[in-house]
Amino acid sequence: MPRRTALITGVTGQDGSYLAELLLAKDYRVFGVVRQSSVFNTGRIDHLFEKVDSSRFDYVRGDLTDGSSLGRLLRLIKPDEIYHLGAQSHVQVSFEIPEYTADADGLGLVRLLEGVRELDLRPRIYNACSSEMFGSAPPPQDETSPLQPCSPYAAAKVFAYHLARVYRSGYGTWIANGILFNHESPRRGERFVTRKITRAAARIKLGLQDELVLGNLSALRDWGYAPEYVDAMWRMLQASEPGDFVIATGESHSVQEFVEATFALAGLDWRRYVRTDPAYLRPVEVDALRGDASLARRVLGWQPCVNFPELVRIMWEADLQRERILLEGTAAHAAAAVP
Ligand code: NAP
Ligand code: F7E
Repeated sequence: MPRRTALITGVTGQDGSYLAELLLAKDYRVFGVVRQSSVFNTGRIDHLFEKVDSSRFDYVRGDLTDGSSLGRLLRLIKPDEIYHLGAQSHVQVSFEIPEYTADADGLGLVRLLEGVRELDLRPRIYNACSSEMFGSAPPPQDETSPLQPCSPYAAAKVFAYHLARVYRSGYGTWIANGILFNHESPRRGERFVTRKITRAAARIKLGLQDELVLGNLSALRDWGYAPEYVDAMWRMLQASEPGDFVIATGESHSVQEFVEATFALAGLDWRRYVRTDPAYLRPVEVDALRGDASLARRVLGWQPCVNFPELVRIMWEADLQRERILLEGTAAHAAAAVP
């Protein structure tokens, strides 16, 4: 079989970086869309540029808010599979920049799908939806649960979810909606609550930070391990028909439980270091998410292996090691600077 070509929007993000690794291991040719930034924004994929030949892995410049760039790179790359992961993905930030969030997360998919309609090829497309779309709908949530979004981010994702279904039925576009619940890893952005907690605990342990300031500790989330979730994305595009799939562990835990588990690993009493501040509360909160991924298990043969305590341990150990290296690097640098 000839080598397949995949295009990933959001390749510089948590999921994009793991997915690129997975597809390269499956012998794909992978192109990632990288947007312009005034600072380097390829930290999560730099190791791939070093290890993999540019004929197998390369980036193309583009932006979800710029339809002409998307059309150009689609014509250039002619992908067999498109993984559309690019988004302004922070829920709280979406209240501060709702118009941009709607543009990138909602209209970004319109631009991509219109670009695809002009191609001769008919690529299979993965659309990154979110459990946030369920919003205030009670758990457990599955593919039949009502969509009751509680943020501009979630509303934009609901728009994209419906748009994908319209193109699927109206134009025969091969597009799958992945409704993924929260998934985390050592590559998670530092402003999402899990990374904020594991990084802060590591820094407190090493004497680099005094406290951790959080918002709502009682929110319940269904947290899985990101490398396992990108495997589900790939499986969705190998299915005989495009569909909509919930991907989740089926277990939920509170933010406070995540704090307790992390600080226990650090050997610290969390109550001494954690305080709450209303600045981190959202105008509307999603109280409880817990997914039912039975359909994905049945149709895609997908199921998660990493459980909650393992996830916390993986993230805590990675942050402790990272902070230690930074600290030792800084100490060495300071020592070298002494005349
Ligand atoms: P992430 O780490 O925030 O990565 C988002 C990616 O999108 C980054 O590569 C970012 O580029 C890129 N991006 C943002 N705005 C863009 C624009 N205007 N044009 C082009 N690229 C743009 O997100 P993630 O956790 O990997 O999530 C991947 C996707 O799954 C997102 O669509 C997210 O909404 C969705 N999702 C995530 C979760 C989760 O728990 N992680 C759950 C459900 C759904 P920069 O690196 O330059 O910022
Ligand atoms: O918040 C609470 C916060 O920002 C989780 C994105 O990947 O998953 C993610 O969205 C919970 C919320 O993730 C802080 O109020 C308390 O209840 O880590 P988060 P999220 O909002 O669930 C979904 C599925 C996505 O699709 C999104 O793209 O934690 N919380 N204190 C806090 N959250 C943050 N960020 N910071 C705090 O200090």
